[in-house]
Amino acid sequence: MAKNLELQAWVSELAKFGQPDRVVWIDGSQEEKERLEAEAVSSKELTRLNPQEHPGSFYHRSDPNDVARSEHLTYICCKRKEDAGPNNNWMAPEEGYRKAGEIFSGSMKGRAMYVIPFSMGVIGSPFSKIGVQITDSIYVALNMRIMTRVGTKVLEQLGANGKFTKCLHGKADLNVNRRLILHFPDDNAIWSVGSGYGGNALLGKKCLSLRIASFLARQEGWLAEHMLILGIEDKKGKVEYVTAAFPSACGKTNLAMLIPPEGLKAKGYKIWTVGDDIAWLRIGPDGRLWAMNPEAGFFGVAPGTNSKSNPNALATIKKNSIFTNVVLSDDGKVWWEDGEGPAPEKATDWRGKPWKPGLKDAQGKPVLGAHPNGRFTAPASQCPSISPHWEDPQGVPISAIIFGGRRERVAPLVIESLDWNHGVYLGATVASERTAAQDGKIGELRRDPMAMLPFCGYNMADYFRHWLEMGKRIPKPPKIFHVNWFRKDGKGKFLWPGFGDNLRVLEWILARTGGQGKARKTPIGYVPTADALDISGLNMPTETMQKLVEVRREDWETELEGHKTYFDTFGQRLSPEMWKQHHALKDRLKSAVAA
Ligand code: GTP
Ligand code: SPV
Ligand code: MN
Repeated sequence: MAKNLELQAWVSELAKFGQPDRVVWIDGSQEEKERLEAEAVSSKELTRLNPQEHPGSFYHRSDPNDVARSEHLTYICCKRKEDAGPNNNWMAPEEGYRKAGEIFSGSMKGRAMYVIPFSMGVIGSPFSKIGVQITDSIYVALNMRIMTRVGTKVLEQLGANGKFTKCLHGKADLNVNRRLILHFPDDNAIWSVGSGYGGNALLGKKCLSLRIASFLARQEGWLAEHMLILGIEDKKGKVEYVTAAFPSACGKTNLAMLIPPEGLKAKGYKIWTVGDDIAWLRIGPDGRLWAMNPEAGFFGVAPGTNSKSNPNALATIKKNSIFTNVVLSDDGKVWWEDGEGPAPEKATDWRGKPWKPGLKDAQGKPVLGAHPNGRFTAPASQCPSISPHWEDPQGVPISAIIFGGRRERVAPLVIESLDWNHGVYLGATVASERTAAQDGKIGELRRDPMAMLPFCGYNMADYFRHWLEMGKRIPKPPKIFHVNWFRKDGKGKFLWPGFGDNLRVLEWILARTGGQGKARKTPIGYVPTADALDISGLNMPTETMQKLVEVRREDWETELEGHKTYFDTFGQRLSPEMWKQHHALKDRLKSAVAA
């Protein structure tokens, strides 16, 4: 039990409200883990996997209508609609509490209510934030134990008077028409009802560490970002760190764990993973920007993960992991498309239906065994490339910030910004094709500034302003870049091999931050010359490289119109500096024509 009176009062109030059979305080112990696992197995919420193949690991299927974040049901409930901005759905706080309250009320009958004290960031770091999640999902409780630091130690840190984010989660009846993911930034509170999946339900992740944290970060003068953090160690043992923001399912986990490609092996690089999804960035006493990973685990996309694309991820999920919405074989193993080894002959798919390789639907289309957004949850400490500094309370110093999106066309492999403000513009105008990580139409191009469109807890125009302000305050700012691993040729094939070979681009980026690396100045920023990247061992035709770094004026003129249309949605609220950047780009494109 907590000695924090506010916490005690809140928990008893919610217990009256949700009417669970019992209240269970999560202490974080090993004994508790085993007890919860056994309970989840007997209630069929988890299936224990084959202990030889997957020691300590479990399988879970979420409701088929509940397999990705529900952005259309996610709201910011601040007092004034304009403070939520055009980037967010908005609901008045009273309405939010009332609507979600009606669904939540009495919905925990017959269930246990778990109280999970958790810390985002190492316990006791001055940069960490404490939350307490209440949930009636044992799956959520077990995931939170992997993804965050939980239990008695957190309560001790919280003490009698400490402040915490109040995170209420209830599955209710998992009905999409009775699902709401609500954020109350003024109350430091989150209410999520009607979903048991990922970012909708593990409230420490997107809800606290991005939506609420971005709101706090603006007030407190730091940045909460949808970014991976990785270290690149060179032959001499010097390690430099970069952060990268890509939209959901666009390659953060993969980049964070990359293995140097054969062709670069001789250079002796080592990659160190610090985080794969979220970074909290602050200005350090040395005037540099420092980044820390508030999470303790990885909640990664399973399909596509194999020993060629991401061997570190494969090693990480060898044990003590939870697999969600993938294929379960009759002998207790998991499998997914583009995974490891052949598909099992006798299995059930993510929907729980019998499945075998080559299965076709009534229209003759192949039936996927795993949902494209099927996920694994695994402790970060199990990652072979985990950085020895990943739990440093102050984080690691950053040399470059990288933005990126998934674009078949237009965006070259890499762009270096002209300066901080231009870098903010590059981030603010990121566009990306929609993936399976959120409900909606896959492939549709949408603006996803800094990969934060679904995660910024306030008006994005103010968020851009905050980025511009931060630039003024960082004495030694990192350089800002934009990358695109996803450019395609006329036949729909990726031009760039991606994955481990992305190190070739990181190498150029670090060269540029050190005042080296070959580049040409284009209207959109510095772009590598066709011979600038080390592509040894790739056998890449010169034309392909030229295509990858090509900047087509016609494309960028159309793109510029897209920027304007997007910026117009913010009206007067958008900083004049963003328009200044826009017009400067326009002018540079014009003079490029004249030249
Ligand atoms: P979230 O967890 O949703 O935030 O996703 P993420 O950004 O961590 O994406 P992740 O690394 O899981 O990659 C998602 C998918 O993108 C994978 O299944 C890969 O198929 C694909 N992918 C990742 N990196 C590359 C790359 O360099 N090139 C190509 N072509 N595809 C990539
Ligand atoms: C994302 O969608 O960006 C994720 C998965 O990292 S979730 O936890 O569902 O947000
Ligand atoms: Mn993510």
